[in-house]
Amino acid sequence: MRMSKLFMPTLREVPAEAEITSHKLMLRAGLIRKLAAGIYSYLPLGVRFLKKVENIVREEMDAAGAQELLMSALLPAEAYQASGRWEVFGPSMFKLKDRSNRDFCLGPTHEELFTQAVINDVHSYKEYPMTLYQIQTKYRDEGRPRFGLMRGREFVMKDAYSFDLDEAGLDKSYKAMYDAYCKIFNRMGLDFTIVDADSGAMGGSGSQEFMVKSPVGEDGIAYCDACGYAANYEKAECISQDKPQIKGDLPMEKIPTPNAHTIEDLVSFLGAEPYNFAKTIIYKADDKYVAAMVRGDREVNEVKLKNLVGCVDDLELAAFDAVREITGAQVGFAGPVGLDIPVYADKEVALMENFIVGANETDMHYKNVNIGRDFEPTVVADIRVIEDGDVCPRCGQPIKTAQGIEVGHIFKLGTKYSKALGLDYLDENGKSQTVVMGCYGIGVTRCMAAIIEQCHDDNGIIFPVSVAPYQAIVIPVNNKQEEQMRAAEEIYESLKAQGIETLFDDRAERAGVKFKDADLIGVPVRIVVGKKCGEGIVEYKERTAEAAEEMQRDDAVMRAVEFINANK
Ligand code: 9G3
Repeated sequence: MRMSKLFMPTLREVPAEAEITSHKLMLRAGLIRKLAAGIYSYLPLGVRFLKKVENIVREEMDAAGAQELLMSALLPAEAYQASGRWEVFGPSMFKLKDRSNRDFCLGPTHEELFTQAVINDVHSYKEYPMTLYQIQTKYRDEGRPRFGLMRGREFVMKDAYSFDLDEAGLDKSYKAMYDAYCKIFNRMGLDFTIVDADSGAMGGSGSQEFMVKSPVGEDGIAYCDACGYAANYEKAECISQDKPQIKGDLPMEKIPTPNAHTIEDLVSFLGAEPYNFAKTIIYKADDKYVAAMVRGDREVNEVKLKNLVGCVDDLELAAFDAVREITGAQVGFAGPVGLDIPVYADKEVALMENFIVGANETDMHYKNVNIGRDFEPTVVADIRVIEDGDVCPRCGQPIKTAQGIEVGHIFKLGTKYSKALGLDYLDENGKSQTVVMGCYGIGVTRCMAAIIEQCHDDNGIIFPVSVAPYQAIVIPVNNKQEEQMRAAEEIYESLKAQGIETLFDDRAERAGVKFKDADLIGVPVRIVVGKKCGEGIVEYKERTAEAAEEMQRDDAVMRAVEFINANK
């Protein structure tokens, strides 16, 4: 492709709203342009990149025996009403009406649609197992779309659904998807970690997330280098240092703590350490209120709490007036003593003695509080967020934490959707059984952002060959030099003749600008034709190489073809 013709509007500066590297570089390199919050247009280099990523997904899904469908993105409400999810997703679901005022939505996920497709047209148990997938645009009205393609309101997802006769069958389908995902992310050049995850609203017996470690990742990961344990923050089990419970026996005492709303206020006011306090946080779980207690220097893990409480819809912090109503005090003075809502205490709190809690009275706290004597938790369980310094729940070695970008998530769904929608089969004995399902997602456009987050330097994107919009670029240093232009043309033609997707920078730009743009758009291999082309000498440089090498032009072409073919 001649760059004098290429629609590639590069930018030197980007809008301030582009906070992370991948978002900045995709705008600067002319891959995408923002249409509205969380909604992007893909320009030629962006489309080529997207198609490369999609095709890796497609090839590996097909190789794993999955079959590609393409479902509508414009869905009638009935599709989600049978499973009860039409209401569940609230404002996140883009809803609209047709001219007859019928309810529709833009599809955020397709469990119901795929299940219905099987109900309609699969009639014998002999047709199972079956895994169906699509690569399709999804719509979710995210409250905070940000980071470019990382969290959009319109994005490309590969979503797959497996249908099996029983759990054993699901285990096999799940493993086939797990292995396919490993191949997919390896081929994309992504360095990923697989973590145990919570299944959340999806139900089912478990799920795993494919995480790309990155400081801009929105998810927390806890992992152990010693034994390989890895879980996301929501799931990671916390081990409390099991020091023996020393029965504290100092008398409980109410102490004035004027305006001490936070642990920091209390620490500075009372001079005690954060771990001498227990926080009591009031939550609204569905339509009831519960109190969660963790040590002063810990955080409540709201997913663990939600699962423990068995909350179906929302778990959220109780509103200020509800806290005042329940505790009789301003926020910041809640405590377990005399509280008449269920108290869920973290295991660590059960090991504390003579500690400080809110007194359920504004500007007052209790000190020397002890479990058993002064209050009895309803439940004692692991409800805190894991932290650096915690130990691995499997082997006891120190656990590490990191931020991750979730690029894939696979679920063993079980019969949640098949039961809700009535997907059954008659087994060989004519007995009706419910189909067992799994579902498997990959954020295709999110992978594009994750790849750039992991593959860039100060000069721009470093595309892995497997997903590069163009694989090689030929740059004549001086367009006015007929000899250079001719030699560059010949190199360009011979690379294309050997199947290399090649750019020819024929723009009337200074060489420096051409080199900068080649680096910015991350072309894996560059061949520069300059003064020495009369001697048949050109410069060969891989994007990841420190320096360029001079060599005969035929050698440069051969090196480029070998490098591309070895890495695509
Ligand atoms: C919605 C909206 C947002 C959603 C969902 C539905 C997340 C929703 C979970 C999944 C689970 C799996 C198939 C591929 C793998 C992931 N956010 N989820 O279901 F209506 Cl607005 O999408 N779906």
